[in-house]
Amino acid sequence: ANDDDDDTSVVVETRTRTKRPPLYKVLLLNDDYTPMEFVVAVLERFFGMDHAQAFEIMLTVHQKGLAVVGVFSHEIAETKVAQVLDFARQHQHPLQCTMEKE
Ligand code: TYC
Repeated sequence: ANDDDDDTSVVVETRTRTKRPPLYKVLLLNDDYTPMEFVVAVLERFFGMDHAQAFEIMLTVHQKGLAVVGVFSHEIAETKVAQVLDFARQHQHPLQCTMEKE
């Protein structure tokens, strides 16, 4: 009997690469019309900043044209952007907010 050709065992080693989900920066954009105090209120309401922090970031956006206001998962970033745009529209301010992959 020939038992030489029945060993079909193969060891395959697989390496598990655990990828972190990508993060997204939420950016606030400057404009000439949205009141400074409205922007401060947005940063307090939707980004959990205290008044001093919010005022500082608002001034950065005003002076530099834009600033990162937070870094989140895709879903949270989308929600933040939608909340800011809805709130701005409700108050008829042209405030713009967007997200970009980090
Ligand atoms: N530039 C606006 C003003 O002078 C203030 C402002 C700041 C608007 C930040 C938008 O994201 C913004 N009233």
